[in-house]
Amino acid sequence: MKNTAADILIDTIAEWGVEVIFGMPGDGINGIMEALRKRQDRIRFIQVRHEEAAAFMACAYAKYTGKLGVCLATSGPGGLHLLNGLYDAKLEGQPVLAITGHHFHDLIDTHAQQDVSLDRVFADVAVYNTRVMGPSHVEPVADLACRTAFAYRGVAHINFPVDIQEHEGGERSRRNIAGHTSDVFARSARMPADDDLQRAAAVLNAGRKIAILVGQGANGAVDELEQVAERLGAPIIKTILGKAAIPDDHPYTTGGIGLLGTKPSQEAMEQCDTLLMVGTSFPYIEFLPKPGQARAVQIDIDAARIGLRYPVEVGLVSDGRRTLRQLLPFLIRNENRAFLEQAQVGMQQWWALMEGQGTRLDLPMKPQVVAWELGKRLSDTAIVSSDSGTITTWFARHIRAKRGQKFSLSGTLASMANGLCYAIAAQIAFPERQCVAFVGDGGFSMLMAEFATAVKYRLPIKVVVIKNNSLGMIKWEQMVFLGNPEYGCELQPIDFAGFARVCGGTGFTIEDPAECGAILDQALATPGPVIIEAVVDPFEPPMPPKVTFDQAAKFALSLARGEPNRERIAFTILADKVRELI
Ligand SMILES: Cc1ncc(C[n+]2csc(CCOP(=O)(O)OP(=O)(O)O)c2C)c(N)n1
Ligand SMILES: [Mg+2]
Repeated sequence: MKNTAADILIDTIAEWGVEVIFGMPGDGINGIMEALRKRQDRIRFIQVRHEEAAAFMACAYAKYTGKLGVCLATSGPGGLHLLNGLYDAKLEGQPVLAITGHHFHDLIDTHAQQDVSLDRVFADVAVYNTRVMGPSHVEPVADLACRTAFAYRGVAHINFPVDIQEHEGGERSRRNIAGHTSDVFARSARMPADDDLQRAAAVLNAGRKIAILVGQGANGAVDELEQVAERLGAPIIKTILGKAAIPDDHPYTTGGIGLLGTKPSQEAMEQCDTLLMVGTSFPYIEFLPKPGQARAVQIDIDAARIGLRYPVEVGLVSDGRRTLRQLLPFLIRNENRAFLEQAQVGMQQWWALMEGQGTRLDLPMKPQVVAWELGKRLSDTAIVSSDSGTITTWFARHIRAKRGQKFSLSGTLASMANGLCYAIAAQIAFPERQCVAFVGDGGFSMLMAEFATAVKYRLPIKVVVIKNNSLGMIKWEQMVFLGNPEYGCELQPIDFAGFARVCGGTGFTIEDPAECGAILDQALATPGPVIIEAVVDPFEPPMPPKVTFDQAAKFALSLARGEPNRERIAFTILADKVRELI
């Protein structure tokens, strides 16, 4: 039997090391599905319930493994559903290949059914974007799509008319001579120039109060970061995507930054005279030192990102780990340890505050308690995925990262609904590791049918749903940033533990903080997919590390302007403040 064009596609991407494809069948990709059916031993097809989930999974698979993430969707609506997850990959710089179908090639643009020009739709999201014109077109474009996704760390898209998928053979055009393309992946080993390293070291060696800000590009460089921080006497401040870069109990880190960060991180940023940025494009520039306050050096794999957020003096273009290693021999020990010591004292107080919040026994249960208790119990190699909402704050602050764990979420797109999908992808990639999702009820309910996917593939993921029956984050934003009473934020409650059971998984409910630890122990030890529904206080605010006068004033205004829950909110906040003070 001859190879079809779809066979060629799947064989070609298999050569690129693709082992898993996330997607949903449809009549626009039946030829591709048949090629996958025939190659089940080489490539695993994971069937999702919504194509957006497939794209999130492909993104997370790339994030957690460094391999190419692949998703597949049918023509028209299937492809359109992929978009949000693909933007997640684009914004986070992850190599993802999206394969979509189109209907019969000679009916394109004739008002036929599902006649959506997905290649045009994907023009903005993709770094490589093409439509297959015939069987002999497949191999060259598939090679180039994979190579481009890796090389430019983005989304490559192949749109494939359904009839061409089934074509066998096919004449090559005169100029498309066989054997002229390759599936060799050439990695870039870009090195910073020696004189740039020396200039960078000169800036850093002249500093007294040096801070290091790390992002996603510093993950995997824990030893190097430790050595550089030790040499420079510098606290390491972590953006949320850099949470795994250094363990939270490390004496050199002040944890997160920004609205969901820590007070010592913010103080280090406010006071430092020198800043070393490693693999980060952290967007909230108001949390960075003021321009002119600090001399700065930036390490980034992407030359175009140097100086994007801060007027740095030197940029080093390479990956974080390699550059830190190369920089180290040029660095002189900073004998001014007071800045670091001040950060360390600040962190002792911060952790006491976090522990206080994480061990409270009031009812309704505080969400911080769930994060705190979960963090204590996670295995040393756990992979923890989160979502967007107030839960991101608890995830960032109260789950203490240990060495060897991985953490991620939709950091730059800041989408909801990714958390469950990320956990599924993590478990597919690492069947032996503990894979946990820490999500809100709003984000989870957007794509909760994917829990059935976890059941179908027997993935023992553990999903902690923080149930506050509200789009909590937006409620607080309306009040604190705008001074408006909350509107449109309440959620119809769902019995998530019951949902887990009807899907064929296991469900637990935690309501009493005194039982939180014991129930989590039981849930984490339960085989198979599990949902742990944690019913929490909807009035617990995600307080910024330091409240500004403007925020407090706006907040007071929202209460005065008729915030429906003002009494409960005022009480909760006041009680929290009093606790912080005593
Ligand atoms: C797809 C998408 N829609 C809307 C938003 C805006 N948004 C950000 S956080 C949030 C609320 C999240 O609610 P939930 O998941 O329940 O978490 P909580 O804030 O209650 O902890 C919303 C609506 C978003 N980030 N992404
Ligand atoms: Mg919620």
